[in-house]
Amino acid sequence: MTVVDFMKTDEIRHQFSQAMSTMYQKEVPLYTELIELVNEVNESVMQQQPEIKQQLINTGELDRLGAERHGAIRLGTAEELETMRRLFAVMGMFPVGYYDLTPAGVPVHSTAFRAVSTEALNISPFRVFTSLLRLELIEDESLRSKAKQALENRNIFTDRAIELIETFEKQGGLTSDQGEEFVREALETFRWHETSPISKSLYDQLLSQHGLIADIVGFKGPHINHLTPRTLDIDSVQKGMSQRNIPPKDIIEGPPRRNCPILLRQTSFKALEEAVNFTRETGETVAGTHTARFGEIEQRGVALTPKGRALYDELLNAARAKLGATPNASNADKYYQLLSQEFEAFPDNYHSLHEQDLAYFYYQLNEDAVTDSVSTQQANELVNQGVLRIEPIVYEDFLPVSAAGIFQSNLKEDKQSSYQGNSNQADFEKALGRPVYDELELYRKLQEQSLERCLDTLQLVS
Ligand code: OOG
Ligand code: NI
Repeated sequence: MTVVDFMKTDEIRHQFSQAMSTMYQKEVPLYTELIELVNEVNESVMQQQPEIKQQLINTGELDRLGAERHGAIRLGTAEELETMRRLFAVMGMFPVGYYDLTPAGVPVHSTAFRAVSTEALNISPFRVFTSLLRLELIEDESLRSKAKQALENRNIFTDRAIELIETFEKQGGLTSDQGEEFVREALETFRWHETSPISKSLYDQLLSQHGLIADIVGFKGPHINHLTPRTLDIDSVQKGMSQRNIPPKDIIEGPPRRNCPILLRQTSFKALEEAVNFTRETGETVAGTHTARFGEIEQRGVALTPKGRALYDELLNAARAKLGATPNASNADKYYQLLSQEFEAFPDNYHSLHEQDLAYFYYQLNEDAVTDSVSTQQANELVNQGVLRIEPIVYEDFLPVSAAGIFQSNLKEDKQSSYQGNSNQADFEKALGRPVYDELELYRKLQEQSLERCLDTLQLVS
């Protein structure tokens, strides 16, 4: 068997994300309604602004405009996280970034599994925001040990999925048949279970600690808790949700609406209350409900440098401090107003974002530039001289404050507290079995490599 016979990991990821979408739409029909709304809004944006449609055609993005950008799962143990890392590797997805959600009162820390290269992201941008429960944050010792026991009793992967992961690791790839079988087997891990293996009383105790603990410990597996398509106009979708009786989250997370979008804006519909059967020790079941699953949308902009990110954090915190409360339905307008005011300090054109080293860009040679008199290697000067042009590098990752907002709005009780536990990337990476990629380093390298390519070409022609 030679390498060329293997199914491309990007293709496995693409098929997997499609299979996941089909499954989730069946499980959560309201999500299909959200997709319909998103498609309508995207169509109307493209009709009103044909230049946006043309840009999507030029970059080859139009075909996959409707494909999901991400989903999310929550895991219970270090072993689950490590095996999940191996499972995602089969699909060309690697852990990028570390997010500590404990300061926002969510007892997990997380990473995002995603493709790393630009080419692979273009084939399928599907990512999975993956959180690991920090069981040590349950203070009640007896409850903690019951939760631990429940997690030890479960096996979230099918035997065949594990065999195929091993085959992939040994062979260095999967054949088409194996790849397709892998997609079916891997999907099982993310499926919803109507029956909870724990008792209603244990579930209630866990719920009183935190909704997330109940969501993780109370189920046989890490059901996909949302999927997220891309929209070309998040503000319109947010408005459209109310009109269609899709209950929206109170506010859109992230930066305000701008001419040059930065980072990531997100919103969702509120999680549904769903029927669940809990299990008695005697084996009978008891009816109850659980609230965890929802649909989300996202709109992405340019990736920020550490300097740009520091400015983003500062302005976001300032707006929140002036609001003096957690943004919610009753103060949403005031919040958006404060956010827009604060973000006036964030340059809103690509030229300034580049010149001030606030955002990352690809450099490209201007075909018609006069290149025989180039005397500098300085990117800023070359851009000003018209030798190079810049194209924004899209932010492919997540934002902890936004993620916390998404978590909070989808828990039954919107408790806002904060855990004292230290941020612990080292522990997370130990559980994962390898370090996470540093997302800023990935963007910096993309920018640097694009500059080097341009400079190489310039040297050849000068
Ligand atoms: C994950 C919430 C975070 C996002 O898009 O920021 C997230 C979860 O609810 O499990 O998905
Ligand atoms: Ni999400």
